[in-house]
Amino acid sequence: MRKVTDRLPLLALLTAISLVLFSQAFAQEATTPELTSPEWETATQLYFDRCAGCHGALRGGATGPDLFPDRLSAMGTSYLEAVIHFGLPGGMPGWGASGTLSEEQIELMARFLLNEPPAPAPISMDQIRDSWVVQVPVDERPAEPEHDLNWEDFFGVILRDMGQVAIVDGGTHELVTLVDTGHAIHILRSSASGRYFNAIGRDGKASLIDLWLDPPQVVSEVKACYDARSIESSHFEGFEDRYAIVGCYWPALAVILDGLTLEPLKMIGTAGYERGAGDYVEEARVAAIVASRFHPEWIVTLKESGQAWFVDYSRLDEPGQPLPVTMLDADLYLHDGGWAQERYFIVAANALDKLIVIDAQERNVTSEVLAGSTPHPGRGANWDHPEFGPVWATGNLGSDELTVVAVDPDNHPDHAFEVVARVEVPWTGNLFIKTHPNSPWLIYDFPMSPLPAAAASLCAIDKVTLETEKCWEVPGAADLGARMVHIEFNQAGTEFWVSAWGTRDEPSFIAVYDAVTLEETHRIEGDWVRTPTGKFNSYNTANNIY
Ligand code: DHE
Repeated sequence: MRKVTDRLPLLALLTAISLVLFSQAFAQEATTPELTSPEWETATQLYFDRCAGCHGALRGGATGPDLFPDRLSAMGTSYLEAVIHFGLPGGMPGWGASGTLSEEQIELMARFLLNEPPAPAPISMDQIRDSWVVQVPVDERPAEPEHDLNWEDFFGVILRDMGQVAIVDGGTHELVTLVDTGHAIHILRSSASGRYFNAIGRDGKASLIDLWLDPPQVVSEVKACYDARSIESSHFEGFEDRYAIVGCYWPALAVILDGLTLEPLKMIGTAGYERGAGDYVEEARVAAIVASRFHPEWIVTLKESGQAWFVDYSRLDEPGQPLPVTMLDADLYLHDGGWAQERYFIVAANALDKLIVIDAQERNVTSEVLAGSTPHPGRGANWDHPEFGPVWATGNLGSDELTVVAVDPDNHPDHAFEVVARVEVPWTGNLFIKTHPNSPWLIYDFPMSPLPAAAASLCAIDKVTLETEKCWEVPGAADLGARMVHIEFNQAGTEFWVSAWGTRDEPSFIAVYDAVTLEETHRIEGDWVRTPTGKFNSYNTANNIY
């Protein structure tokens, strides 16, 4: 047996290393790392592009923790670099491991985070108005489609890092055209008629795409703010296509636009008090927005203040008349959500693992449901179950589960707004699910899994047995470093499309599957297929089929 004294050199060495590390850490705490002015500019932009979405422009945290220097300084730059490089379980991406950020950029970001955050700029109506362009005035747009293609079966495919949307024919899988849009385009929403796609870029630029033109093109655009995630148009009877609204992350506001020209009409600041009675929240960011069919209004969710605002657009055209905004307390960290039975808007309070059920007819919170870890519904998925009646489901980012909720209090009151099934899937890292009335399957993705093979895989869940029937890795996706993301069905519900989300340096593909047999039937490829993410079928999006 070795004596304690034999180990002394080793103990001394360990002590010395600890002292060096401790003194380094202390030194890091004591001095704030400096950045040159170009470094500061680069880091501010990188933070906006990669970090602000989860951690907030003011770094107050929401989906991710706060990134204030007083908390981070105890960790030191080496630890921060490791976290930025490798990510953390529960959703923090490995920006270095995925090749998105270089080692130099990671080192810069670690130093940047130990400095006080720069104050982001406000925006004025004049600035928004100056950015407004109408490329094709309304009276020069055709009264009927200029082409013979089935525009209701067009898919708008986001090419995220190309700042473009591809319009692809759902019948032939052919590219119809590419249109230039905002930076890091995030979502598309169809106008009520389906004729227009409203696109929103992360840079706050909204673009209106007219599908009746030959070829479809952007007919107007406006930069509503600096950082945005949501857009919606007016769907209430009598107001179809008339207005649109952009939901901004920074500054915290929503901007109402004319639906046919995108002329900016009103700004609604969302900074306020947490659930109307708590702390003042300057950065109350707009998360999901949906258009009600019960009232002429949008339901606008606010992430950090935990409220849903009903914004009534019915008298916008009448000068001197009110613009009613009704505030409803929901819960914190509202993120994404969709309709159940087109009446209940179910939105994830993601960091609380909860789903908040808002009754659009009664304008109240009717229920709360405990989901899995970090529910991420996208818009969720609806179908009729033989035992539970109408159900709605969400995937979960942090747990290996599909959460199925019964949503018919009128005819199936026994289970209303209860979880009726937690279907096990093999991995965590889900972002989106989707189904269609004509498919027996619900399709589930895993793009945020740290395992490349899982991120390249999909699962099909049986809508009757509520069991995972089949999971498969999409051939060729992992070789491209691509993650399979976001599912969308065609108008007839006979096939579904999934994007292989790779890097902008290399073309990837969109895989097309038979909606019944689950066989891959086609691959949409071409030099233009770079960083495809969300894709939206015109008919399904206009009619809330998901
Ligand atoms: Fe999204 C929906 C916010 C990252 C693709 N995403 C949403 C919605 C919000 C949101 C608030 C709901 C909008 C609505 O319905 O009105 N997304 C955020 C973020 O804050 C986050 C986490 C980080 C960020 O910096 O943006 C983020 N989102 C992503 C991505 O990385 C994705 C996968 C690709 C991309 O755009 O970079 C992505 N988000 C999407 C898509 C939807 C979405 C495709 C709409 C899904 C649908 O079917 O409706």
